[in-house]
Amino acid sequence: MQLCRFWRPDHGPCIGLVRDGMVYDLSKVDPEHCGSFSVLLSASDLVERVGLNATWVDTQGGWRLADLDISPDLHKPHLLAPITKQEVWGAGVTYGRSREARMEESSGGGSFYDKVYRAERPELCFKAMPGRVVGPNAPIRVRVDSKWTVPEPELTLVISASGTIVGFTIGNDVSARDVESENPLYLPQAKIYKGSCAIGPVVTLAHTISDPYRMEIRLAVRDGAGVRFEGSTNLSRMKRRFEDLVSYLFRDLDFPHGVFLLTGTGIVPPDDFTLQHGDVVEITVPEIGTLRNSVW
Ligand code: DO4
Ligand code: MG
Repeated sequence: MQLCRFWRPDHGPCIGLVRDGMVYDLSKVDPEHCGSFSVLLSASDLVERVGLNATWVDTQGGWRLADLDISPDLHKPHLLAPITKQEVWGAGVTYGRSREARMEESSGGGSFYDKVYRAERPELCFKAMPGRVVGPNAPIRVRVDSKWTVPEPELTLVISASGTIVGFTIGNDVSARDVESENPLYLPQAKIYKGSCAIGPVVTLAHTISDPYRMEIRLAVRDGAGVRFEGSTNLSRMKRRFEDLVSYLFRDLDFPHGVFLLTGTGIVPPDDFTLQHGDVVEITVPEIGTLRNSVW
């Protein structure tokens, strides 16, 4: 079972129930209990609420998911980032590939990456306020002072206010590697800027995925001439367990509207690759879908 957030020109933002490639307006059936992601994620019974109301959605009046997966246009129904009031955090160096790439690129601080990869406490960084998150088909960016920027395709946990992982979506932790590699203390500038975080296209409810550590993540970057980079990894290569990341995130922090956690990248393009204006980045997790963003 999947949920999405989408724009209806006649109603504004709505919560959609995705079933068999169709999207039905769940928020219309029960606005009080399913009206927004913050209502759903602050409740302890999201699965029951969705399940109960799923019976009542207007199956005559749905939209094809494929028809909503278009560039944002106020006059047309389209997908929005599936987030409302939640902060976005990111875990780092959770795959051996990320540790190696960062140790190589870092001038002087390389051993920190090895230490954090091995340590019990994970690296967790703030990534974005919800209002800065870019949804499906909206543009991501290269920051003005970066000449080496990469997409970081990351499985993203959708976590309720009580700390339960209720769903999975896809996140792109777009990062300026040149800024980060100059000095690890520049990490917030490498990671947090306009258009540096994309999330979507939908949320797959956690209880519908039997083994999330078997999911595959694929990345493709295309320009007008074809594929410029592609790669893939599997969640089985991730060093950390989701529950450990969540328990550190909730240690002495609360998230009354729930929170999104990007779980780190295991795909790192070669050092001569940088995102450029006109590229299209596609991140696919078969159990979730494809998050597609152009580069501005
Ligand atoms: O340590 C820097 C950030 C790491 C990161 O974003 C990742 O591994 O995905
Ligand atoms: Mg990352």
